[in-house]
Amino acid sequence: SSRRPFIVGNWKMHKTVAETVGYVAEFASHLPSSSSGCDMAIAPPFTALSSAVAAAHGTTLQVFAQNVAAEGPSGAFTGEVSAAMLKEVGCQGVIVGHSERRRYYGETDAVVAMKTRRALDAQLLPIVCLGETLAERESGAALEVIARQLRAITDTLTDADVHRIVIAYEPVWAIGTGQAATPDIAQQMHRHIRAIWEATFGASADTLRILYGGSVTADNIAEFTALSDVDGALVGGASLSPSGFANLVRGAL
Ligand code: G2H
Repeated sequence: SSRRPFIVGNWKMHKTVAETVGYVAEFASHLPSSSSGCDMAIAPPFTALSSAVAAAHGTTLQVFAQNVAAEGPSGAFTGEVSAAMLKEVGCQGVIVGHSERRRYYGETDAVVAMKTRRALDAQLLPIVCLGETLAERESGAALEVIARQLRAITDTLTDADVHRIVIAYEPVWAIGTGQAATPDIAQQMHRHIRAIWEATFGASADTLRILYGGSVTADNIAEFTALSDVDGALVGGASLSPSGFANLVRGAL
């Protein structure tokens, strides 16, 4: 497709500032020169974002946050970090609605939609995560669950937003389990997402990037990026080693 591949490392609650700075230097040394054909980002914890931005300066590696406040631009929201604050430290975007946020921190579709809005208003690129649980898949509800999660987002978008957003499909049963979705399941769901986007926004569905997430590794990345509706990956565990992540990027090219 004409869509540029996008590989994003979601570090979750891993790495200190010192580890982050070391990682970025080592990752750059392992990158193939052909990596200019691919967009790449890491998403460190909040505390390491500014150091990551400084360390990545002059490279093509982008820095994303893993979460953002639903409220803004400032106010009495103890423990929260606003979209404008992330923009100020040099983040290009933010992961929104990861299943761990939905499960452990009670983020509803409505909260995820508010966070997406905050990111867009601050000129950050949101990567909005969707995914069904194992029980939902086994009961035959997977397509409907993804449609519901996606509609909560599309309902809030204006025409100006539709080119400034990335979707990630991360089936909950595939996250951190070593059991990635099969290529058939990924392609079917990515097609489903693109079809909903097309019904809502027309031709812009051709430019929408949809990433797959859930136990992606350097060994299986090519099976996913070969699929016509998969435009890259959101990678957890396999993004934590700089040489391993560089290898994974190579597999996506
Ligand atoms: C899914 C993914 C990263 P992992 O959470 O977002 O993690 O690749 O470890 O399954």
